[in-house]
Amino acid sequence: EEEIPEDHPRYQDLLTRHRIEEGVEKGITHLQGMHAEGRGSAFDYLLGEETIPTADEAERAAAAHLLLADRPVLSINGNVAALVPGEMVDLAEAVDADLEVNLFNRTPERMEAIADHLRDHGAEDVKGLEADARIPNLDHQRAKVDEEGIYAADVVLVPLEDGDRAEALEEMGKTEIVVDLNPLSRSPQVADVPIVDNIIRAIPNVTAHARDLADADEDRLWEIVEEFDPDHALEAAEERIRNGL
Ligand code: PTJ
Repeated sequence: EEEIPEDHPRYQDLLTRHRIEEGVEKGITHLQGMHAEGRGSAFDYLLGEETIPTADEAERAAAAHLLLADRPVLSINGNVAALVPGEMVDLAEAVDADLEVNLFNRTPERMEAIADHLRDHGAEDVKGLEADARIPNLDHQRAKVDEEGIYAADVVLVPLEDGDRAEALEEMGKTEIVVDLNPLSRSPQVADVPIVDNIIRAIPNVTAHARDLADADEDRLWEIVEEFDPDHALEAAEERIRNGL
């Protein structure tokens, strides 16, 4: 395995790319995931490769939503599994959420490989394999979800999600939290909470906020949720990118 020196100016980016390559080799990540990573990396470069203040606010609002939820679910695809498997397990524990494997390019082999990978990182129950319910208004393969998971969820965290699916979940009336480095893509635009940040930084920070808010009362959590303005967060991210150019 190739070593990346930690003092390399592009250390994080190279590490990320390396994890995606490994994910592809292990049968976890789809080849398209490499293209997705390349796009994300370009946006991250323009954002300064840091969590901007409005992303931190979004991460705090996401934590509040997840803590308030009756049935929170964290969705996992091939990129998420390669980049932040242990971090997703930690977040699920911190907010008492379920983990559900939900793939855009669904194959039984990749579903199993990802579920195993999550179990290797400490997940106890991994949903998604039953696929006994469908998201309305999506084609068959892409609509598959677990009845007791995403289908019944009130709050869903869908990182790096496809626009059609993000829209269909929103139409089901779910509170949707999206992580996506591109503020112009449809998924963050339809989300209740768009987190424009690298998933590598975003997930641990949502968990940190959730731990910080663990003893907060419901009124305080609702206040945080209501103070958050998704349009402002998207505009601030776009402005940062324009300035970055
Ligand atoms: O594993 P599957 O089959 O479910 O497929 C997953 C991918 C990501 C390949 C699939 O959903 C896809 O093709 O997604 P898109 O349409 O390329 O969208 C991915 C979005 O995530 C893009 O807007 C990227 O900018 C963004 N993105 C990529 N890497 C990161 C990211 N956002 C946050 N953190 C990243 N590390």
